[in-house]
Amino acid sequence: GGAHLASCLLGVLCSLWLWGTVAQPGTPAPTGQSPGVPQLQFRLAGYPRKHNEGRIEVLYNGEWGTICDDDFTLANAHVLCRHLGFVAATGWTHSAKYGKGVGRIWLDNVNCGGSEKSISSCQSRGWGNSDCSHEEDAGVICKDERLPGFKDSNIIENHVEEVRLRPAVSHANRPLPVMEGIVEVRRRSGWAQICDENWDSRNSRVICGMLGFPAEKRVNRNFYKLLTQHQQLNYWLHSVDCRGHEAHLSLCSFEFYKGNTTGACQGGMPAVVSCIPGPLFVDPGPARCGTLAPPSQRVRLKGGARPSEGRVEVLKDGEWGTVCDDRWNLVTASVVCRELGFGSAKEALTGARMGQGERRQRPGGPGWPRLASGRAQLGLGFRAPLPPAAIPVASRQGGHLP
Ligand SMILES: [Ca+2]
Ligand SMILES: [Ca+2]
Repeated sequence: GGAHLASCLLGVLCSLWLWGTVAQPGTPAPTGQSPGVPQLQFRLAGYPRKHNEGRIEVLYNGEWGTICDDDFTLANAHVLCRHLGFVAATGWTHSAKYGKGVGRIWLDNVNCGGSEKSISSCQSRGWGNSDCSHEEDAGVICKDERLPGFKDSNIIENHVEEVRLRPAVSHANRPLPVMEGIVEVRRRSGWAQICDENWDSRNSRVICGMLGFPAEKRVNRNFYKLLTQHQQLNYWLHSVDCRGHEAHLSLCSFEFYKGNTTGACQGGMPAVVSCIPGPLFVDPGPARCGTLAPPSQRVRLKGGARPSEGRVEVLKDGEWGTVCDDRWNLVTASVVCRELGFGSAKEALTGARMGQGERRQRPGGPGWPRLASGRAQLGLGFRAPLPPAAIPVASRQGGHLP
């Protein structure tokens, strides 16, 4: 009863704009590479890192995802480093040392012997079954020695993480977030632009969501065309095709430019996006054009450390209640975040996180999974205490609740 209720509670952590510094122009960047398309594929990601280390990401079922650090071992890292074409691992990292990934957490509690040919032969909770957040993304450090015959040299940089808007006019120490500008994507060597051929408002919506804004608006493309005509540009992406509900640009489809990018994007210009801030962040003065309706009165976040995170509650027949859904994910969580005036969801949190919080009180108890090292840094994102009624009975009897 109680334990089941706890496992059903879900939460959300929304993108919220930061009082940002004004972006600097990008620096020249090397050329990008397209990822291949085999069934199971691996890559190293994150910043900062060397070519033989990083957050481990795996492509499964056509979706890139991460691996949780719970119970992680050097034997796991050996298997993963061989997937990446290295002879062995020299170490592994926990708690998103190379930054948090996005999208799926594909594997959790992985337990390899070390000699497996594939990570899918190792024990785990199964593909897509995890009680982790991206704060627990595992990384590997591989021995810088290639397996004989291994040719792939594209592992270093083949996907998108950080995105920013570079405003037309720079104002140092501007006390407002940048809401409009040229979309730039971070590369290892600097920032690069996106060719806006076939760009549409659904792409803009995803960019705004990532930056903590609930919606997008039209932009004066001609103004930016003139502005950027004589700027040195470093195009990296083109043919971006988001459906609009993605929580991160990396979850959209797009292409990387290959080889020499001089003359890239002849039929277009750098993608420019303009975002609308949520009602919570607009001066409550006279009504302004291009702002949104007040946030929903039927959904709220409770128990989070910040306004942008918490347990999702909905109002029905004058009563607030929680939501239970096994398939709670970034897409659905983003709907709630945007409805509340935030951007897309940074994490869709399930009740297991709270359940694990309870489990920490009872290490070794029957039926309670062992907690791996690295758990200590958990809680940076989501700290929703359970309401008394939802606390599992077993834990309540233990008398160790925070
Ligand atoms: Ca962990
Ligand atoms: Ca786990």
